[in-house]
Amino acid sequence: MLPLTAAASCRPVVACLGCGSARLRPVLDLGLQPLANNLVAPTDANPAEQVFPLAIQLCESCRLVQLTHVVDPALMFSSYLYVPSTSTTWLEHCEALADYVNACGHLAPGNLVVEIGSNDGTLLRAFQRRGLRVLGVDPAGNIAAQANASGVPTLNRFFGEATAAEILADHGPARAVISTNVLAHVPDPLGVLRGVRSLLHPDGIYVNESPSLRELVEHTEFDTIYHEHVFYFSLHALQGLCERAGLTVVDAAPQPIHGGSLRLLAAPSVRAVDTPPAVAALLAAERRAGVVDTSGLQAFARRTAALRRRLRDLVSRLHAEGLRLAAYGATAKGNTLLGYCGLTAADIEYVVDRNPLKQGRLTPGARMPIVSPDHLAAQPPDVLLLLAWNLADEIRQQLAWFSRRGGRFLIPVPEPRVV
Ligand code: JHZ
Repeated sequence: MLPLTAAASCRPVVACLGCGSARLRPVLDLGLQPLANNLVAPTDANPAEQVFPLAIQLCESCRLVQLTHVVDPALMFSSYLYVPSTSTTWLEHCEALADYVNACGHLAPGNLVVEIGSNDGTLLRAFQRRGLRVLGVDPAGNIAAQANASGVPTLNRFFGEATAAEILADHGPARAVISTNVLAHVPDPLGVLRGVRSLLHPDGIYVNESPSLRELVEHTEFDTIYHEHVFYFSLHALQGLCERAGLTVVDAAPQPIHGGSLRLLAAPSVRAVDTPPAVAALLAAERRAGVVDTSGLQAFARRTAALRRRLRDLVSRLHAEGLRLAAYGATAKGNTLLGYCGLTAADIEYVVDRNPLKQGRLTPGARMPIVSPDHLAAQPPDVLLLLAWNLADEIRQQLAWFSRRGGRFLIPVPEPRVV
């Protein structure tokens, strides 16, 4: 592995980023890691790369789980290589989400739908097809340009109260504001939610989807922890944040996407409402799973350390049998997994990914070459470590040829196993 340097551009979190409390309790430390989506160009002459502390802590006041150190968002999001549209699972999820929002009864044709962190415009296109007016907001210049070129109007900005005021002045209030896989990325979630509140029409709705802390803990998905994700939301914590921003959670439902996500629907708080049954049931499930108390999270930390040992042992055994290993999916979570488990380019020959923006680069830290699926077909290994385990069904269907010729998959979570 090439030498790494310690880094600046990062600040310790000494007061909760949700409520300001100093009652922060460290629960899991994954060591010093590079930025998970900072895929290295082979032409990059500088062999060193920045690493930052990667650890999480629980706020014992508002139950918000958050990183112990926050990296400057401009370093991670001004240019971006991840586009969700490479996955059919995601495309189908977008259609279902657009149907769900449409069926909530708050939208009429021509109404404005705003998406925060709209990436390449995949979700907003689903709303355009349903006759809605759309506006995306995304900080990545390269991706916002791609969305605009494809007909999805997109502002190249970070979203917060100032951007909300700008949209309000130029386009009027939104009937729906949507954020998927973005609220956890912003160190000031209250600022985002206050922006949402001010942008919403009084009859409008806010829909948020974020990876769920309960599934993360229950399935030992420690690899979904990386610097882009400042927060690991429980409904307990999210509900408190919404309330402080003047939004009331009116519905919540688990979603199978990204290893288990939480969808919540919130409306501007105009009057007190009883806790809806679906919300009460999910809050109870979180308490049972131990994700809002320190001891439950410490047990998760012990399972994570055990998983690391078992994965390393399994990889050593496969090598001892003379088998060749490669990986599938140059995912952000994959880089946490490789870095924390100490797997190197000597263990894994290459990583396959069908996103052309990632191909030809190297994974951060371990510096494994990222190649196209053609390379996999030309030089198939014996075992493929599935770093995109959340898309296992879709990927295994595509790679039926690999299984037919005797290739096997190593699925790392919740328990490393070869199938
Ligand atoms: P995927 C991203 O994490 C980053 P990642 C981000 N920060 C976030 O919050 C989470 O999503 C939710 C490839 N692929 O979705 C495409 C194939 O090669 O698990 C992607 O590079 N062939 C926004 O990076 C990767 O796998 C295929 O057939 O952990 C999947 O990345 C398919 C289906 C995917 O997210």
